[in-house]
Amino acid sequence: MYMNILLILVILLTILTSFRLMKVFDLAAKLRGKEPYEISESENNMNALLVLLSLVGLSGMFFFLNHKYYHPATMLPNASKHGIEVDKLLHLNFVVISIAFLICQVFLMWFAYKYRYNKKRRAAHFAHNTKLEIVWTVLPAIVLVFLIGKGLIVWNLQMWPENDPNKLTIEIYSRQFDWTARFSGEDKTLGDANFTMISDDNILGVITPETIDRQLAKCRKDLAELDSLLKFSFPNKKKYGELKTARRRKNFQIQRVIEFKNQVKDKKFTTGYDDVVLQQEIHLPVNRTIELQIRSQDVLHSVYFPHFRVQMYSVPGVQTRFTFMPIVTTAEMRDKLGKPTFDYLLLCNNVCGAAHFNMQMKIVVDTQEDWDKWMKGQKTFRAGLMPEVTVPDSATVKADSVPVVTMNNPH
Ligand SMILES: [Cu+2]
Repeated sequence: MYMNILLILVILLTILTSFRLMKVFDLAAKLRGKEPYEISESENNMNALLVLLSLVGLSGMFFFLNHKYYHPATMLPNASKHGIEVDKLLHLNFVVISIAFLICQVFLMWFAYKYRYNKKRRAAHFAHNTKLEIVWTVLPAIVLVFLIGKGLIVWNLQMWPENDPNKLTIEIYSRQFDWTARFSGEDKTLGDANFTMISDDNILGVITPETIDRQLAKCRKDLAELDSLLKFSFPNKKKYGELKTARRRKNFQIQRVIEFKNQVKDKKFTTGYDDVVLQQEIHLPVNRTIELQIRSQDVLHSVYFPHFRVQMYSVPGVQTRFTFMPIVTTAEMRDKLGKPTFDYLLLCNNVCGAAHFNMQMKIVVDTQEDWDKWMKGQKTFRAGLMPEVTVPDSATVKADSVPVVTMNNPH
């Protein structure tokens, strides 16, 4: 507090002193019989020289920083197939930008030096030069079209990849402040999901006959609680309004869940059974196409795998996608970097709230063999739903033969 007051005082005094000093300079100039704004030739030459010196200093800084921070050895190593193209594009952009930047700076500073004020020189005046305007419009346009065209080619290859029948589909689900991943399991299809089905033990809102019954029971219990609050808690006007809104929403949710229950007759909602839902850590097989289907529960997040050169917004209400292929396993990357503790990470790259910085998930890239082993050890969504029912092997359970088990509300 006192520190702040002191700081403000120092700033105010500095401003005041500079004003007084300027006044002193003005008076001194008047005494010497000059106008205060008159600048002598030696002052002019000095300023011009300083501009030239700053060109040397700034260019030196530019090359130094480039060497220190933009060097293939210090860049985050790439670990995905399309990342090679992305990195090439980045390098190309940097080369073009650097050349343009250096040319402009050299001319700017050199001209400021060369054409410094000189009493004997008269400035040439021309209002228009068509040739010059054509050159400085067409040249950058050609360079930009080339860069954007290159970028579009890489983008299109990335966003509309050839359909790979062997691809692995993974849902990445974001919420404040964690990631949830869902693997599509044996049937290679992710089960349907809806936000009205979200509950503590079903954070993705996966729809299966069991989760429908559970959700319905839970919603009806919540509704009964709201009703009793409305009747017996004598709420004030504001609270009453809030309870009414909550009741309306709960009713809407029940309607949606009932719709799903009715759909069960012709649509089994069993594709979700073999899905594997994971938090904290997931494994990916190397050299296989991975298709990410991205959803968000609350606000904008951004799926960011820096080593795979993957970044895509996670938008509430919209599904986004990204397809990529990891080409370096975690073990290989640890060897390459000489860091035995290295791990790939999934990060959030869109400031989404207080704990945004800590929103991450560990990614392990395995050989196909190791990955198969790891996947076998994971609990399916169905096994998580019904811990008391022993599921023989998710591979042998036919989707159609799964009995519809009605679960009671666990609460
Ligand atoms: Cu986030």
